[in-house]
Amino acid sequence: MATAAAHQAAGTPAAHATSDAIGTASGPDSGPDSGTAAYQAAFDTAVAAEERIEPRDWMPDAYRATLVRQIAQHAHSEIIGMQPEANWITRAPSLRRKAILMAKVQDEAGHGLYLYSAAETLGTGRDELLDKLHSGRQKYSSIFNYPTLTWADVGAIGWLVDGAAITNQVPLCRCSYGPYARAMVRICKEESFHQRQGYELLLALSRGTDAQHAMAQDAVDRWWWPSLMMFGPPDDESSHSAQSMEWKIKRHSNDELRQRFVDICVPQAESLGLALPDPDLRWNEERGHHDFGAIDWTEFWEVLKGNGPCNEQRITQRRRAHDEGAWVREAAAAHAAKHSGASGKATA
Ligand code: BYC
Repeated sequence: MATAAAHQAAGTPAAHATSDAIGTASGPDSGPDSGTAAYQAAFDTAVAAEERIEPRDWMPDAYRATLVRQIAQHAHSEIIGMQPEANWITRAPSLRRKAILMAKVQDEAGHGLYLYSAAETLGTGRDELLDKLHSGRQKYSSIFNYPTLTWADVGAIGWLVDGAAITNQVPLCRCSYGPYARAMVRICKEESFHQRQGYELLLALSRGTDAQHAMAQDAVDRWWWPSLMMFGPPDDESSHSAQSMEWKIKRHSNDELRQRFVDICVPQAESLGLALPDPDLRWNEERGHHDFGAIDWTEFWEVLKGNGPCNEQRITQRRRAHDEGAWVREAAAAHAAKHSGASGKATA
């Protein structure tokens, strides 16, 4: 059940939640009529009319479960995604670069918080989701299982990984579920800064010494293919796409977004003076898009199974951070309890 706090955290006006076209009086998923054809029809009509579904609206159980799965995976990606870049904070080559990188990594933590709050509006607590992440029952993006070997990797992550994330996430600002869509608006604005800092960093390296140029090229060579995998499996192997698009959670298929990303990156790589590591990459006049080479889907599925270069390291580090932060959560809870007790007395 979504709490008032969760509504607030996700920016969901409580008034809307009870006054929309398909509002229920009884809450998100309860009530004797839940799941009836009338509710289903009202839900379908609202989705077709591009109305937002809000936390207290009736929704099919499978819609709720799909959102929790996707939002949780997204939230986990944001907080696990802090690790590869944080690896370079102490070794950033200047104070300016260090300050920028610290701010970026902090932003990713904030994105995780918006998204966990959005998941809470669906009745799923943060503790439960973190537990599923730590025990391997929920996924995070495949991209964060690759190592950051040089400083140029920070640039490649900004340009390619944040670039792929924006391509995927801008359409999610129109997701049918209100709290997720609203969280995405803010996240996309911040990701856009991240992408530009990565591009600017790579440009500086590309125009630097021969060794710096080579380091930038090496980073792009290693991050290009994993970035294309971020969009998920090809459409004919994507188990969730068709239903998610029907529900207007996803607005485009995995392959459509991947193609869009390739088309955006080609001229940007030219401006950077860096090559994309794909001999089959070329403009196709007939299609009006770039053709590109075959993606190694065996590698993708292996990474998803836990066999990527850094899966073990990432999850071990995440569990350690969670355990070491236990005292902070306890202190915050004790402070909140004390504070609510004090205000309760004052009111009395
Ligand atoms: N990695 O049916 P499909 C970021 C799974 S990070 C891992 O196509 P769907 C950032 C998929 O979950 C970017 N798993 O799934 C942070 C499913 O398995 P389950 C995070 C993947 O959901 C810090 C199975 O494969 N962004 O922004 O329709 C620094 C079949 O796939 C991946 C998001 O999460 C993958 N790459 O489509 C910088 C965006 N791809 O769940 C940047 C929100 C697929 O049945 N998420 N799988 O066990 C989405 O848009 C969609 O969930 C996806 C996948 C396009 C990723």
